[in-house]
Amino acid sequence: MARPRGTLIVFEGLDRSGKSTQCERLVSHLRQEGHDAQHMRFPNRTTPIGQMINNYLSGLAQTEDHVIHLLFSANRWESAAEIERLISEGTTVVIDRYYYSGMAYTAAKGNPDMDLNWCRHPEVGLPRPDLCLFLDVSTEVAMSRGGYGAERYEKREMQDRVRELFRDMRDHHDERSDIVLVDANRSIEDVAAEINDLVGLTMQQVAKSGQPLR
Ligand code: ADP
Ligand code: DGP
Ligand code: NA
Ligand code: NA
Repeated sequence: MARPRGTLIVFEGLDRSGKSTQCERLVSHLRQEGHDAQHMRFPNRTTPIGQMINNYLSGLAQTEDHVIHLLFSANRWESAAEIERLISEGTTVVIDRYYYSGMAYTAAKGNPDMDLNWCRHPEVGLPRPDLCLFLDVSTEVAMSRGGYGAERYEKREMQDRVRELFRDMRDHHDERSDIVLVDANRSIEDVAAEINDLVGLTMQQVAKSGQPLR
């Protein structure tokens, strides 16, 4: 029998919800179980477009709102073929932030031209995750994990608006069927245990159904 394709898993959530911690743990867990797994993150700051994004986030560059939105999206498109290749070779790809962040962070700026629907357009056609794990953490718990840093967006009002938009996306948008909410206010181990179960189920479904990446 041919080797089943890999599974595409995405982590989303506010800053300090534990995405990077859980991505790393999931990749090690999958490798221990004998799967091929690869960790990716967006924005990928290593490419020329990623460097423009880094300059914007650090405050070195001022970039017009539509332009930076399209650069974040282009930064995902730069990796789309690699994601598809890895998945087709049987590698499970675990991504730290994806187009759900792309939509929520731009829409949170409050520009009436740029609602969630507008923000989705440049993302249409990117490999669609088999599962988007949304790490949900209260503002109080996130704050207790360290103060906001110096990067653009790391401010209370912005984070509150992003939280609101993630909630809209979970409840009303096309994206909602991909999203599973995980209570990330718990210990690292408890969160990881639930994630391992959810990912295991998704991988079984993918292997059994033979459905292609959407
Ligand atoms: P994100 O990638 O979502 O910004 P990180 O994984 O970098 O979040 O975690 C932010 C900080 O909180 C780190 O110092 C990390 O060690 C800590 N942390 C992550 N998950 C938990 C948890 N469940 N409980 C307590 N601290 C956590
Ligand atoms: P991180 O490296 O995960 O800390 O993300 C950097 C910041 O950029 C974080 O505040 C979230 C934000 N971000 C991530 N992806 C996008 C995107 O596609 N568009 C916008 N506007 N912001 C994004
Ligand atoms: Na950040
Ligand atoms: Na992170």
